[in-house]
Amino acid sequence: MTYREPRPLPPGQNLVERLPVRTYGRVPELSREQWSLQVTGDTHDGSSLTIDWAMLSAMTHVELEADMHCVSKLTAQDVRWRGVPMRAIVEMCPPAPGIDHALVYGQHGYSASVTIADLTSPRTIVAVEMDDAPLPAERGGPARLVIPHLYSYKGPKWVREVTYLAFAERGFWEDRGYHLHGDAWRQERYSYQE
Ligand SMILES: Nc1nc2c(c(=O)[nH]1)N[C@H]1C(S)=C(S)[C@@H](COP(=O)(O)O)O[C@H]1N2
Ligand SMILES: [Mo]
Repeated sequence: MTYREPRPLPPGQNLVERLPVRTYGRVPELSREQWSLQVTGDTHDGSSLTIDWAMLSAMTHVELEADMHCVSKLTAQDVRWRGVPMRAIVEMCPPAPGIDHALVYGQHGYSASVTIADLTSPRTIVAVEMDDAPLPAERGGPARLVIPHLYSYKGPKWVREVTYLAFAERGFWEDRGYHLHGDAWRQERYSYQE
């Protein structure tokens, strides 16, 4: 057992050991064989890219220790993730020049609005493991997006598609009163703050 000095939480957040599972709607049954991630929209040459499980598994994986901040004010610290940096996927199929936004979709229509800058931040990963175990279905397995500095609604579970866009388009929670950017450290919680 290692005891650590408490570290600060983003403003307004309360510490919990692990976040309760938060899913709007039902948990999809999605095998690794059925899973793929598509990169579409305003890509550099108009083509799209499909990454299947075998391709993802062949990419370089990284370990990430990161906190998880739910916009409903719970934070879990030091979640151990393993996965593929989103930056490496974006480099395989980059956006066209001047394209700064994306919508990231999960299975069954969930989506989150993110900037290309946040998508390609060094700590943004497509996670396939959580706390040293394959990502359980209810946590987004086979794969989910993790962007540690943003509230966790920016990380679709069962991530399936990244669509590049010229303008910010609101996703699932941004459309229901939550912030378009969602930086937890700046407490960008609600759309009226934009
Ligand atoms: N597909 C999908 N992804 C999602 C959600 C969801 O409802 N559907 N909820 C988001 C929210 S609001 C949070 S806080 C985290 C919760 O992750 P957890 O269920 O692993 O705690 O997932 C995010 N990703
Ligand atoms: Mo959340």
